[in-house]
Amino acid sequence: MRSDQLKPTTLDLFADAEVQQPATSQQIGEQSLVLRGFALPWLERLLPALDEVLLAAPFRQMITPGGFTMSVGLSSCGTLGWTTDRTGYRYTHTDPQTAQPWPDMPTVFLELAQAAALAAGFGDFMPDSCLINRYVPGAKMSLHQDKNERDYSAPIVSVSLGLPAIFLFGGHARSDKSQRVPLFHGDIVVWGGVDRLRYHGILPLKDGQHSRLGAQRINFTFRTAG
Ligand code: MD6
Ligand code: FE
Repeated sequence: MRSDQLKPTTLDLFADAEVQQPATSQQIGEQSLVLRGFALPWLERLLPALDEVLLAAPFRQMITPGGFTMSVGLSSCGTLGWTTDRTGYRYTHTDPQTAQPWPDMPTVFLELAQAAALAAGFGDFMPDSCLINRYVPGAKMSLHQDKNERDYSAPIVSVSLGLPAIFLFGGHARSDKSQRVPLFHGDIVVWGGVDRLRYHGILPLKDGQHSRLGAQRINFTFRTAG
């Protein structure tokens, strides 16, 4: 028997999505972390699950309470989905476009979110909502706080796929200076605790072609909303 058949190689280990690779992490706040490449071993399970969610709840552009059309396309899965229209931001149990419940959160989504939260020091993360954002070149997310959730004790887990983007990470006031954090395919940002209500956003997406996802960036943000 060859020696490489006796012990698992590094590749064998990493091929199993249940065995998480040691991602390099970068602290961007007291309780905020970027886990570089953390989602990569999960990709082959994530993308088919994403396609299935999008069949039931396709991306759509929503209107802000101020009357602006968001440049980002939105969808959701899980018990609650984040929506906006002229009357405000909120979480709903049904997709306003179909009046059907939002698609179930795929098991692989939940497992990835929990593994990332744990790796960042947040055990027992139980997300009930996954907002799915699609950025095409030029699309952006203005500085905002995530504050439509009922309980801020849970962290947020944010997965980046496809084209890179610059994440703006500000402070507790809109006017606070922001750091610029580049986010790449497979990176996961986990933040919570004292950082949970910090302002953040995404600069206009640069043109490009991603080998797997084409000319777009997909972002999942997992939250405990209800
Ligand atoms: C995005 N993310 O990365 C937008 N919110 O496309 C967010 O708005 C966000 O990444 C809360 C926590 C992490 C995030
Ligand atoms: Fe946000």
